[in-house]
Amino acid sequence: MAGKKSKALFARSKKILVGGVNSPVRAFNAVGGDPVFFRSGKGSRVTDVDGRTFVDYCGSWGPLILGHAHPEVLAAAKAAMQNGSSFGAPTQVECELGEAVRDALPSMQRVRFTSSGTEAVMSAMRVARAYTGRDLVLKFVGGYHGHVDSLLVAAGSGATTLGRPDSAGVPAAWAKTTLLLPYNDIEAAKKLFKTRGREIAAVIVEPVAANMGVVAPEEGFLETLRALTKKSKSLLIFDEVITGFRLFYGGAQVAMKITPDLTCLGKIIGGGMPVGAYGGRRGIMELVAPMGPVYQAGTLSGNPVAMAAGLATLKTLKKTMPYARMAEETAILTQELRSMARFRSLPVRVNHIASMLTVFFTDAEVRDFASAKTSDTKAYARFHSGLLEGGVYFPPAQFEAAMLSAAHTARDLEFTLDAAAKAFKRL
Ligand code: HOZ
Repeated sequence: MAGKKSKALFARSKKILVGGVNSPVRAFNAVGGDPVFFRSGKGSRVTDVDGRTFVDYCGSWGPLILGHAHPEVLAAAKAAMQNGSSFGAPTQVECELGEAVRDALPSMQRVRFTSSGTEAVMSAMRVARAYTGRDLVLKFVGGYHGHVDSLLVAAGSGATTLGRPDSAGVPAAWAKTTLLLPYNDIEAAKKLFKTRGREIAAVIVEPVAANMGVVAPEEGFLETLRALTKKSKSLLIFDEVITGFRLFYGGAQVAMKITPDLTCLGKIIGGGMPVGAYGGRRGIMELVAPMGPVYQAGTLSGNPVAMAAGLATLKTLKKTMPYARMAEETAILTQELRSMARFRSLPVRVNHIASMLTVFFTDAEVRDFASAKTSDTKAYARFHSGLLEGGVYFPPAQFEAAMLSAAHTARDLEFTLDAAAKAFKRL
């Protein structure tokens, strides 16, 4: 439950900010009650305005892989800020972060930084359409690629949470440029490409779906998409806004050995500051202005403070390589949550990969959006409230990924499992 001060702030915010928030899922509509307003964060913990502390599994929805207020990220951002917060002119740090991204994701031969993942996706699709001279883009039901107009069709994450997978305000003509298939459905993809492959500009896919909850790609799914797009001369766009530098140092594409034509990044590469990026083969990316006819720009694109925070994050990740440990901790958490649910005879599935997990309240194996939707979202809401009461902050919506950070400790895990045991008991 939100404390007294959070409640008062929410009431006040609702009088000025739409719904009291600046991004819908934060309003807690999916889990009920008022949202918790945060005052500060340090490592794996966040403190709310009422002075309560929580172990945080939201991590600002992904960027904070090193935890809150990491000293090296702070120092880099502070130093950059002292030199001037924005120039609207090139700076060295943009080049350095670009090189770090390319070194880790070699398919991104040329990179353009933006201020959000949404912008990156929107721009990558524009490039794909210009490159192929085609209009149609295939996405997967329950996939979420930011709030790009034409992709707010059968969209997961907040859109689904609010019961609006198809947003109002998207012209029907734009929605028609989006083709839809179920995630992990290899046969459906083959069938579609057989008839319409030559009309498709691009396929956009999260290599690990994280916005219908965590759903891993089944064997052959991404490989098939790669083969089909290659054959029909469409582009394959990997939306690695969540998976980039989350699963491994680099992207899912590196570990899975699949080279997309274009990649979208965000979250971790900004170290908690607003950053997105898109990039790919030089011959494709050089269509972007000033080299080519695809226009895309941004006053704060490549902002030096954000670039410095992102670069410090990548450098720290590279130096400390916390991935194996985070994956191990996530696996332990997953196993324990599963056995607790079994002990109480609760129908629970926990999907996990690397440092991400989602607890689904269903008997069904969750492998696509249809099966994710069988989850009892009311049970998730009760579980979420139970965790909150026990001092654990999980994403306030079912169709999201809980994230561990490198700052999470064995003690945090124990504390979390204790809270989870009580939350399951109450169910
Ligand atoms: N739907 C976003 C996460 N997948 C929420 C972002 C936010 O509210 O900050």
